[in-house]
Amino acid sequence: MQTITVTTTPFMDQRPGTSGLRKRVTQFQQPHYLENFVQAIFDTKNDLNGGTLVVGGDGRYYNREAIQIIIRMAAANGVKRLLVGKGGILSTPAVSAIIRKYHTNGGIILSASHNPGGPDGDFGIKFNGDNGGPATEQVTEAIYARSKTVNRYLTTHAAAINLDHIGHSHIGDMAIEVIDPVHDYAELMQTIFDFDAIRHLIVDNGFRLCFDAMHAVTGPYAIDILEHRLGAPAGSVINSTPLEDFGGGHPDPNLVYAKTLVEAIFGNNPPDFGAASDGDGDRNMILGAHFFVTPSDSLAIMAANAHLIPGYASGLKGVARSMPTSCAVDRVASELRIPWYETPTGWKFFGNLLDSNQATLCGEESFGTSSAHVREKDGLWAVLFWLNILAARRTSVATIVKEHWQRFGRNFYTRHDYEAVDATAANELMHHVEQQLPALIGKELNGIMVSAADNFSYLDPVDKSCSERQGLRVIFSDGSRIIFRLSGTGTVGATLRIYIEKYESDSSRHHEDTQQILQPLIDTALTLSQLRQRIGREQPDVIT
Ligand code: G16
Repeated sequence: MQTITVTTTPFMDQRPGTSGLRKRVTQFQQPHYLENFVQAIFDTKNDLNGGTLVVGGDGRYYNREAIQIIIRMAAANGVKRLLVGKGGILSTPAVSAIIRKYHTNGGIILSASHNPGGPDGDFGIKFNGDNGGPATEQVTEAIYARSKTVNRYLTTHAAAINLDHIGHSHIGDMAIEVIDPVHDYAELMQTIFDFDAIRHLIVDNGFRLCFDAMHAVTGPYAIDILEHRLGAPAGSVINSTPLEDFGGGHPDPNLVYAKTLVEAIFGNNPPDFGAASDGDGDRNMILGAHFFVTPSDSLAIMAANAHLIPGYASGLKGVARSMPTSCAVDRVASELRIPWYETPTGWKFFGNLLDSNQATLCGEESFGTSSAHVREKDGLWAVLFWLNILAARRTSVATIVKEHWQRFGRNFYTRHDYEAVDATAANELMHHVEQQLPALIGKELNGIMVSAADNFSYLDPVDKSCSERQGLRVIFSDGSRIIFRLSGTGTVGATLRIYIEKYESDSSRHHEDTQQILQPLIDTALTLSQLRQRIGREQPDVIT
């Protein structure tokens, strides 16, 4: 094999966001753009030279081309063994599981997650380390620093690898294995959950489920696990073929974008259980007949019911949630007498807590939940967790949630997203809010006292690293919160997220409408931020 050194000049915009580098496909298609970033990974992670690497993606447009480029560069950079999913497909949690099972040195995942795909859509690349989790802040910064100085990349001439057949091949000294993308992941799920009980619920009790794969990566995983292994009738998984443009849809499992599923769940004769996952299979949305479970409640309910799941029957070490996630799980942790942790947004912040066995379950308001079984959030795992709870408790999703509220109280919660906002205006809005914070403490807003107000910073209890400026918080004496954050995953302008939460212990109010209950706090947020004047928007684009 002849190594070719290609001269290049750095791109200065390759700083990864909340989860890897995400840009328009057209930006990635510029000569050398992908190659520069991949070389920055190889130059930073020296253990890949002589090591094993996993590569796969969510099947979106440009996935196959990018994989061939990475395979040639891996060979030229001294990788000894490369595992790639058949068809170039590997979900994010499956990559994490494979890294851990085969003790590889890391993995490259090609995905822009829930962002739309296709020639005019988004593409993305992220690196996961040998624990199976997203690169830490330090590694991410080192890759970014290298991307600003990289002046050559290494590749080789080699015929394209046939990704559509499971098997072995070589480029020079590098062994390439095209693997079944589903097998290892499905086996792992079987070690955690009671498949017999779930199968009994579905096959013998007429329990009906609908899983929307949104034409994204989870289709093959859901067909194998839900239909083949657990006996759900054919057709229980909808939109199951991964498509390069996700069928023109937006592979974001929320009430707006998972339209077909939501219509079925809120229509006549709904299935007992509904769920959806996103582009790369790490997010989940959980629904019951005529019922939506917020991700924050889902995390709390999982924690409260974990003893029913074989994989967690011996108890949880602790739970962790991102700062904007509702405080519902904290109440469960207090009752279970286990520690709970509050981290910045981004799955990478859970890694140290999981590695050091201080947390078992983690979750985020952004439809992500998972546990120590991998180091990523895991959409289908969350679905199986709920199915296992339902199989054990033999009651409806709605009853499980309502009984949970009765026991722990209800954290009313909403997130309002303003997408593709002018970036300068969004930054000025954040600045405007931030400078008011010190003076708010001790004041009453809408009759409730502000007990704390700050820009959230996190001291990692394991490596003692400090992550600052992670979101503006206004916390009230009754536990209510207003949080302002700019998203780190958008690719156009800025996305402003406002998170609103209010705790209610009175069960006679638990059935009330979330938006109405939270309206006074929403109004306060709009006034504090002068949102309408500053960004010229009357309504949020997405409310969850
Ligand atoms: C990513 C991260 C999550 C984060 C989410 C939203 O998810 O992995 O940890 O909560 O983005 O981040 P932001 O609010 O900055 O847009 P995914 O599913 O997009 O990889």
